[in-house]
Amino acid sequence: MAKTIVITGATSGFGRACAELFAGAGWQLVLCGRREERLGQLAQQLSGVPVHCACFDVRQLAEVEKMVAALPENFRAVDVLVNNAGLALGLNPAQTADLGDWEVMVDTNIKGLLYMTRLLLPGMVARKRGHIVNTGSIAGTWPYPGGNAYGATKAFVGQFSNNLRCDLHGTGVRVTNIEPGLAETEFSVVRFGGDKDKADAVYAGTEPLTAVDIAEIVHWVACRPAHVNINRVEVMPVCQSWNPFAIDRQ
Ligand code: NDP
Ligand code: 8X3
Repeated sequence: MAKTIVITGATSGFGRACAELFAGAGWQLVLCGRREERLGQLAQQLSGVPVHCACFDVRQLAEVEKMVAALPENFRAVDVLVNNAGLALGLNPAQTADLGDWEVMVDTNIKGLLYMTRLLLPGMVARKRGHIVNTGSIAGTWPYPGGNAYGATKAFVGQFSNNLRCDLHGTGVRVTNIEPGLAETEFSVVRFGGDKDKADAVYAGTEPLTAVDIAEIVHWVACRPAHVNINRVEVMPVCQSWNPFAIDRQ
């Protein structure tokens, strides 16, 4: 029987690339996102495998509960949950950042991921198999100016992933945190409130990671033998590395 993968944030970027790659490998898909039209188009495109579309907002616990309760019988035994829905909003320093933006990032990147995980984990534990693949970020480990709340949400994802592994010890359920660096998706367009020029400037003159690069990593970690747990994968494009510490000289 085909394996089942639930992908949040399947309407764009990494999530969409994961949907295409796993469909090509014969997995059946639960595609999640808020943009219903995009979900429908993607489902049509991937019609070679069973697809269930779930249109909801991961920030709303009641919607997540409804989605899980409404999973069709043949999609209930979830093998892999890719907690990918997420976003950054703004790049202002903390002292001028928009508090509302911080709330949206916390609600999506942290609370949405918690809701999905908590509701799908019991089934995985009962079946003694399953895999939670979280989408962290290099921003969860490495600080940068303006990364404030976004980076902190991804640090949460990293430590939650580690702690999940402890709780799941002996259950056979796996946990992986994938931590990408600069990758060209709709990420920067969202971060800059739809300003495409500003978003394009982020990638200008670089060869960033692509969504397919990340989907291939998700597929690789999911297809390791059952006794192998890839704890974390940090990945950057070759064009990206670190700067020296900033020193304020008087
Ligand atoms: P995109 O903006 O291309 O995709 C983000 C996805 O998240 C969309 O499908 C969007 O769907 C979904 N999403 C956002 N908010 C919600 C919500 N409240 N409820 C449900 N779905 C939501 O960005 P990426 O593919 O780049 O981002 C995917 C993940 O990767 C994010 O967690 C991001 O933080 C992380 N990441 C991105 C990096 C990059 O440089 N691109 C690097 C490191 C990590 P919809 O709007 O239809 O709901
Ligand atoms: C996305 C990568 O460096 O823009 O998580 O924060 S970065």
